Amino acid sequence: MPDTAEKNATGHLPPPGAARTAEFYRMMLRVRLFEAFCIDLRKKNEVIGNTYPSLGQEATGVAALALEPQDVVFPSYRSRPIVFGKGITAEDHFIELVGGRDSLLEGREVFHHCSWPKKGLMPASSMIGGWAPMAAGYALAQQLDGEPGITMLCFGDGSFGAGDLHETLNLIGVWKLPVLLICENNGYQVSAPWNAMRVQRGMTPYVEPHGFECHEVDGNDADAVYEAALAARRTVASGKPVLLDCFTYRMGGYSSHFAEPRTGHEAEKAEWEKRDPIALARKRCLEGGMSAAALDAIAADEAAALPASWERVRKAAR
Ligand SMILES: Cc1ncc(C[n+]2csc(CCOP(=O)(O)OP(=O)(O)O)c2C)c(N)n1
Ligand SMILES: [Mg+2]
Repeated sequence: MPDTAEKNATGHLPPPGAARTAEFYRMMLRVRLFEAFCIDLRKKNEVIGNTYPSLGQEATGVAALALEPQDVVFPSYRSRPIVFGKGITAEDHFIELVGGRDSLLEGREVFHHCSWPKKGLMPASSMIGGWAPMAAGYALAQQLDGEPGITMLCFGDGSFGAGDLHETLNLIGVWKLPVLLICENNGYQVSAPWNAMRVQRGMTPYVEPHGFECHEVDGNDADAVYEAALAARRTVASGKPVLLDCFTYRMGGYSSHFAEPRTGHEAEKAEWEKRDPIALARKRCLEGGMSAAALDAIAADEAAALPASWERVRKAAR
């Protein structure tokens, strides 16, 4: 078993154990606090960009920590955790929100239209599944150029009705493109439950025949996601595309401007709240010997960093 401490994009993750889980805890908290902060900014009319919160799905983002710096990511519109995992910061996002220096979108837009290509983060699209062919094209270029990098392609399970996605999966399989497919499988397409959209909840029966190695992952368990992504990246780099089907649950609404009604959502949500990925990581850290005070300090650091960063960006943009 290779040492995971040597194999990650950020290059500074501790080996498996409480200290490493604490890094996942920090990253997940950062995403949750950031999205709540942005929703609040929108409510106060300080920005015009809406947020599509990933509340409850934060552990999926840990998959991006298993990438190498040369790898690229095509996120879904709800992949904020993956985006943070790839190293895009709250400050990078704030600059886009206010149209600050070097902003590509000049403050007019939603985050999933933003991209940070120099950091390997490509744009998603409002047309669900629309970013899949772009990702396959990028992976084809990596393959033709003999580059060592891979492409991570993320999609929500409700995007599975998009024809673009199916055509792309076929090509990835036939051409053995270096693609790591991440499904944010929260069982919903906006407000429609999975069984109104497809016959099987899991993606394996659909994706495996295209030539992918497929794994179901507990998408609320950051350690499980990380280990699966690390192994998956190696398989992709060796020439076989992989799907990680991350089972999770969106505990929040569709977006900062639209809270869709979901039948039976409250009872279901209460069940999933017991498996909140951030609470799970915290519990694991405590069991691993970390103190509650140390974990509270991480949370306090993250909470303090956001308003400070927002103020810096806002002042610079004036
Ligand atoms: C091509 C296209 N068809 C329909 C829509 C409308 N739409 C927006 S989000 C969405 C569902 C996406 O489901 P999923 O990716 O699972 O996201 P979740 O609701 O779980 O966050 C749909 C159908 C769209 N944006 N693009
Ligand atoms: Mg979904």
